[in-house]
Formats: sequence, structure tokens, C-alpha cells
Amino acid sequence: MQTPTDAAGKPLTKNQHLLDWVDEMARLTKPDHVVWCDGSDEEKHRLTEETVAKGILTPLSSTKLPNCFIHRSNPNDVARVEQLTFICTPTQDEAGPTNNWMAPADAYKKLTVLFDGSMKGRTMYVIPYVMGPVGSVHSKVGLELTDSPYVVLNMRIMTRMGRPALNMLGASNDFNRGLHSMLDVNPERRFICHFPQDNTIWSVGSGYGGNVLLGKKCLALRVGSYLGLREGWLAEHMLILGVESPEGEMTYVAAAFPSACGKTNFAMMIPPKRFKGWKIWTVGDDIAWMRVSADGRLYAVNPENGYFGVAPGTNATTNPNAMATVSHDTIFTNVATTKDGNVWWEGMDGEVPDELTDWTGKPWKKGSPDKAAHPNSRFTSPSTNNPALSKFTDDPEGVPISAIVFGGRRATTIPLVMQAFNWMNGIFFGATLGSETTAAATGKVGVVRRDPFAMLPFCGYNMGTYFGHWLSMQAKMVNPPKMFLVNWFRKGEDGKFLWPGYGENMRVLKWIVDRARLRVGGQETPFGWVPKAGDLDLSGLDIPHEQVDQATHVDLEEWTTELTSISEFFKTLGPSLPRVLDLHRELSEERLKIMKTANAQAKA
Ligand code: GTP
Ligand code: SPV
Ligand code: MN
Repeated sequence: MQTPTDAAGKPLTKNQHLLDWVDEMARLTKPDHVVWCDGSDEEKHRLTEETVAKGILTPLSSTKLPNCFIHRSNPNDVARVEQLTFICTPTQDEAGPTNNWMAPADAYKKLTVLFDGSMKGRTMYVIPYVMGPVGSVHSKVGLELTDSPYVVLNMRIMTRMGRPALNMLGASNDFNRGLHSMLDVNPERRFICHFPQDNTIWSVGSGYGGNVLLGKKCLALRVGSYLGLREGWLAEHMLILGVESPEGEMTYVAAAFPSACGKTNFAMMIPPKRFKGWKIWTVGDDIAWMRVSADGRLYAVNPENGYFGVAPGTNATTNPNAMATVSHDTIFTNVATTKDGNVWWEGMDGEVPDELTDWTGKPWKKGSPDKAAHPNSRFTSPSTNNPALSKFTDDPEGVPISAIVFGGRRATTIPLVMQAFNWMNGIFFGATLGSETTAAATGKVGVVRRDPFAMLPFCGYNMGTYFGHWLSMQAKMVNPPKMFLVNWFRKGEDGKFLWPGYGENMRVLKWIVDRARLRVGGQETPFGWVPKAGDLDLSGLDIPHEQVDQATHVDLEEWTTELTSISEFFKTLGPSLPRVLDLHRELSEERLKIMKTANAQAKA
């Protein structure tokens, strides 16, 4: 293959490993053209014009939403497809009981048939990208070959893309090999296959988000978690935020919530009036790569460079920073549009418009039972659009993490906040995290399932081994982060959320920061520490105190059911489950029994 050049004719790379691989993949997929992406503005303009001409993107109002576009995906292709996602390790045991598995040879064979000639009549784009700050020890180089210009434009926002990636790679053979073709966007011919041992990802038959932006879930989480196991670090489905006090003290927190359970919102939160002078800085909203530094603390970087965020529910009250973020240079996917070139989704501010074009492109009238925007409609925006972006987001060292928070969507049982007794207990919180399913993946919505560490769909190896990896990290740390469990989604008897959430979550975050800095007491329950009466700052909060009591309540009957359900879940993990976690479950059960007996005696 000839040395590829950018549009100006300047050579891009002489990396023979890379050239040979691109050549091999082009011989398989047979595109009409191969275009190397340099990440320049000129390239962006050219590609944007081409995609608009093809109808893949439609420009929005240049005054209301400058440089913004709407993309409507195939209605059969609107979310991640967990049942079509495979971990292809040499043995099934390495993928473990929570992953779909295919033997690598079988997967390559099956997908080779699909990829054969899949790019005939199309252009193959070669996307070099870096996950993480360029040149950082945390960072990894990936290459994605794709026949979708929409993928190129999204990857350009979501990653550090183009020439800097090729420069970072140099002549090395150490890069992720990603191959993607839309094929005919048919769920019958859709597979997302990961080969962790080969640092390779093959994705076919989809054009949607997490299935095709291969740097995100595929590399930064599934393959990344495997690399983390091998190399001694952690790849997590976590936001990273900095809490700045009025005195200028900065505390960094990482939080794992399952898909569409509030990471972007928490990472961009604006504290309520009561917290005058407090400020939240976003480091990342979806993924954290963490490793222990020489000082014995855990440091995190955000491997991404943009946000692929959930649109519905985003408005000027819930998330003003997100509204500012999406106001320019943003690609919207599957939202509704107004006549005057604006966007709309369920939960946006103001009156519901009388007429819209819905996410499928059909006319929509106010009062229609159908949703105008798809529940998993999203925006792709550069991080630099975010008014709350941390100035440390490009720091190659990362930021030191003082607290790790786990949280799910739970209508019952899980209190507003609880702190783990110790590292192992924190891992028990993560390992047993439960949450109601959301529209971020295809399938039924609202069913409680165990989503350990919010990584059920993203852990690239055996889940029990993964828990063990987390447990072993303690040995490397002098000053490990404190661990917490939160739940913004508990419901009252009326079916409404008990806790107002969003910016008001600052009240919980303040307690977390104070606990992490050993500044406030706690009340011991059989399962962890909860705030002592009066320690959670509720001043200026406009809801009845009984409602807060309900949100924070630890109900022993509900926990009995919970521990039974955890026991069932642990059984499904088999022998790789670290014994210490099952012992902790038993210990919790015994402590629960003592409490129940004591309460019954007190009543009698
Ligand atoms: P992914 O990008 O799928 O990983 O999701 P995420 O975890 O970043 O979730 P996001 O912040 O986008 O929130 C998803 C949905 O939950 C949105 O509709 C939000 O409006 C809603 N949500 C977020 N935070 C809260 C909260 O504190 N309370 C309530 N009730 N809803 C919330
Ligand atoms: C998620 O589902 O957790 C996401 C969106 O962040 S996607 O990139 O589609 O996976
Ligand atoms: Mn996510």
C-alpha cells in the first residue's frame, strides 16, 4: 500500500503494521475508495457536506443551533444490542457467565462472510484515534475502519482523532484494530464481536452509538477492561467530577450508574442556591480509566473527548450545562424536530409544540400517544462545549479519586445514600448493584436486573475475575477511595420519585465528600453507614421531611428480599465469584436477622 496522505498531500503514516492491516481489511471489504482521516477542519467540512448531500445528516437552524445536525437512524437500529454482542475469548470461561461467547475462530469465520465485499460501492474511512489525553500513560491508540461517514463525524467529536493518534502510535504495532460496516442494517446480520486477546473489534450491521463508535463501549470498556486486568488498571462505566468548595478545596469523585441512570446529569450538576460558592466540574460523563500512581492514590482520566448523551429529560432546570453544551456544533440522533429547525424531546422546557416531525421523520401532533423523540435519542457534543468542563480534563496524570459511588434505578429498598464499611464492602455494593433496565439497550424497559458495577453489558471478561481484580487493587493503594451506594430513583406509594434529584443531589454529594474527608459522622446499619439525623443538609429543600425519611429509610423486610435476590445472582456467577463477597452476603444476612429479632422483641 502507498503511504497515505492528507488532503494537502502530506504523508500521514509509514507504520507498516497499520498499512498491512488496512490493506488486508480493504481486500476483504472491497471498498471503491479508501480515505484516511487526518482530523482537520477542512476534512470535517468536506465530510459534513457529503453526508448532508446524501441525506444522512440534515442541518438544523443556523441561528438557533449553529453547526448542528439531525440524524435519523434506521428504526430497527436505535440502541445497543446486548444479545448480539459477543466476547470472543479462547475459552468460554474467560468470557464468563454474564457474556455471550463465541470461539474466536468461529466468530472471525462468521463475520468474514458478512464483511466480504460489504463496502463495494462505498468508501472505507480509516479513523486513527486516541482514547485518553494524547501521550498519557493511561491512553490507548485505536484505528476504526468504517463505511459510515456518520461514524467518522461522531468519532471526531468523541475521541482525539486524526494525525495526533498516528503520531502517538509511531511505528508501534500496539493499537486496537476496529472494523465496522453498516452492511444492510439488518438485525439478522448484526454482530458486535470483541477479541480481547487480539485487541480487535469487528462490528457489523448497525449504525448506532455504542455498537459502532468503537472507541467507546467496545474499546474503552470491553477490550479496555481486559487490558486493565492484564496491565493492572481499571476501565469503568463511570463519570468523573470535581467538587470545589467555596474555599477552593477540590475533591474528585467517580460514579458508576447503569446506562441512562444519571451519569451525564450528575457530572454536569449545578448545585442549588443553598450551596452558594460550591461548583461541580466535569472531567467525564461515561467512562473512567483509573490506575494507582506513585503516591498510592487512584488517578482517573476520561478516555473520551465528547458526550454521547441521553436527550429526553434534559432541560434548563434539570441540566442547564447540557442545554448549553448542545446549543452548537452538535449531532442529534433520533430526536424530534420543529418546523423552524429546532430540536425537541420529551421533558424539554416550555410548551409541547402543536406539531413536530418525530424521530422517524413522520408528522407528529400534540397529544399523540407515541413519543416524538426516541427514548434513547442522543446528542453528540464536544467536551469543550460544556461550561463546567474541568481544566484537568486533558491532564495526562488524571485526577486523584477520593470517593467511588455506585447507583442504580431502584423503586424500593436502596436508600438515598449509604457508605461501605471498607473496600471489600464497597466492592460488594458494586458487585450487587441492581437497576431497572432502560431504553439504552433494546429489550424490555423497567425490569430490575443485577448490573454489577454498571458493567454487565461492558465487562470484557469473567465477572467473578473482574470482582477479584477490584479486590486486589486495594493492595496497591495507600489511600484508597471511600465507597458509596446511592439511589435517586426510589418511589413513594403514589409511584412518584421521592427525591427531587438532579441539582439537589449536591446535598448527598456534600455528605459523601465530608465522609471521604473524615469530617462528618455516620449512623451504622447492618449494611453500611447512613447519614445521622440532621447531617444531610436539607435547608431550602422544598419537600416534606417525611418524604426524605422515606427516601433514606433502610427497611429490614425489603433488605431480606434484596439479600435473597443477591444470593440467587451470586449462584449464577459460579466458582469464579470471590468467596469473600459471598461471606459478606452471609454476614449481612446474619446481622439482618439479629436486627429483626431485636425489633420484634422490642415491640413485644
Ligand atoms: P448513558 O449515557 O446511557 O450511560 O446514561 P447516563 O448514566 O449518563 O444517564 P443520563 O445522565 O443521561 O440520564 C438518563 C435519564 O435519567 C435522563 O432522562 C435524565 O433526565 C434522568 N435522570 C438523571 N438524573 C436524575 C435524577 O437525579 N433524578 C431523576 N428522577 N432522573 C434523573
Ligand atoms: C450507554 O448505553 O451506556 C451509553 C450509550 O453510554 S452507547 O454509547 O450507545 O452505549
Ligand atoms: Mn454509558
